[in-house]
Amino acid sequence: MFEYAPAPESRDVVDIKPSYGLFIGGEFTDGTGTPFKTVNPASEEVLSEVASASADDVDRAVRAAREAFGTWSAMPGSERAKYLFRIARIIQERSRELAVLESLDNGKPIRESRDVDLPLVAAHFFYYAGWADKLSYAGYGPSPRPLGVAGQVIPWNFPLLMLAWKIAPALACGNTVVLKPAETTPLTALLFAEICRQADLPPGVVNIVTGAGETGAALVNHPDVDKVAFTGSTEVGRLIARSVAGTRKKVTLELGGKAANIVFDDAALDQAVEGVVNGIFFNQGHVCCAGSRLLVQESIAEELLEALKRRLATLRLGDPLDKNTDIGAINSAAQLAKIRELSDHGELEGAERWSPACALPERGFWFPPTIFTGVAQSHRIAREEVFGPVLSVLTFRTPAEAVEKANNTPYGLSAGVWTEKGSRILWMADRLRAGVVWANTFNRFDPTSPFGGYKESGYGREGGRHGLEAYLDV
Ligand code: TXE
Repeated sequence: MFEYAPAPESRDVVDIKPSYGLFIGGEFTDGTGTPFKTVNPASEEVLSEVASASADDVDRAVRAAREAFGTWSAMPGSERAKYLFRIARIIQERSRELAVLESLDNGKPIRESRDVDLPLVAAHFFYYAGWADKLSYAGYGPSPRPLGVAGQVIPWNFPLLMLAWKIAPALACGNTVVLKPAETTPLTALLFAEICRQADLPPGVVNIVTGAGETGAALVNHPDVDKVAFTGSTEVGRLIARSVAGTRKKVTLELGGKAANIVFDDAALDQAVEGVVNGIFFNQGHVCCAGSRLLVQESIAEELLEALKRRLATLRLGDPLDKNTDIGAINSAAQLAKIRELSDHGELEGAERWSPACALPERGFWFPPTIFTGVAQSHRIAREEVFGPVLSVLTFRTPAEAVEKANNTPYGLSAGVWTEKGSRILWMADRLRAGVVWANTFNRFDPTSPFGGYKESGYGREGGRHGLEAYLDV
């Protein structure tokens, strides 16, 4: 690893309160569940104590959202747009504060929260603000209707960005929202609640209920919720699908992935190396669409691996608030245990493990960037979502074999293709069973593009015009 001069972002830009309540009907209020602590995963320091919403609290939040629905949905789209534009602008103004808080609570490098997450969060609010007054011209008929109260449950890997993906389209269409952030990363959602107040958003349009899985279950199962939107594990996604079956609720699920990043022998190698690194080590690999399986054409496998290892040796792991950091902390002890278990199992199954020389900080949750070679398709590290900085390398000879291996997974969220041949990109994209196929890039997001999975990666699309359809009756 490199020697370098630390360049820490100041944590003083954010004022973390010792405790936080729930945000219901435009007010911060106590929860009746047992409060929980949220920690900085890079130091294990307690950041704050956060209220936990019981089923009664969730009921209060849903009632507040229902009460606000009448006025909010009847408001002209151009008026709703003004609120969304205002929120987007405040997010931009307060983006340094939001980025620092996101890195503290989540463990992700400040460079990513500052340069990727926050700009995308603002972009989603701007984009859907632009739709709010154009819904009647979007081909949905003269008066597309909002669904009502949306119950939204989000994960910890992109706390604010997942909030934006969920809240911006819901509000643009005239729905009101009760959102539950993940229990390890509640803080930026609560700062967002403050932003809603700053934007004078009418009380009850956005409600934030913090808590663990039980709070999420109470929200999803609440009889007065019209629409459920979930991003998280396939396991919980299944539970949710089961629990809403037979109700009037509409549901979208964005679940796990095991994406193939496919490199052909004619690819621009330096670019492909960067793409593979970004594909799996961005956000510590806590990415549902992470390129966790590298499929490399046999003739260039050795060369690519050497280049990849050289590049990994230059990555800097450490303090998420240091602007030089490439790899931050693993979000939680539980996630670290899962990554360790799957990696150890990879060795047991006979794959070969490699990491660059890399000193891990003593406190906090850390895992070095790791590559497995000699991986068979049957190995668990080739089949299960690790959700960490762990890359499994497999090889192929022909495009047909690449397609077959890429599709040999229960998931279908994303894939990447690296080749200089345009016709091959199209040929591959037609055959890959994945909601997103990137060509000569990876992990590129844009609010104008729909995102979502095939197979066990879930159903429904978020983003773009398609993202509106999840929140409208047309
Ligand atoms: O997910 P959970 P976890 C995958 C990834 C990771 C694994 C476990 O492989 O290692 O899931 O992560 C709420 N009803 N992904 O345990 O439990 C929970 O409180 C309603 C991929 O953190 O699914 C949190 O807010 N809600 C993924 C949210 O669901 C419930 C992102 C996600 O937590 C609930 C995260 C219930 N019964 C993990 N139980 C992706 N697709 O990006 C829990 N929750």
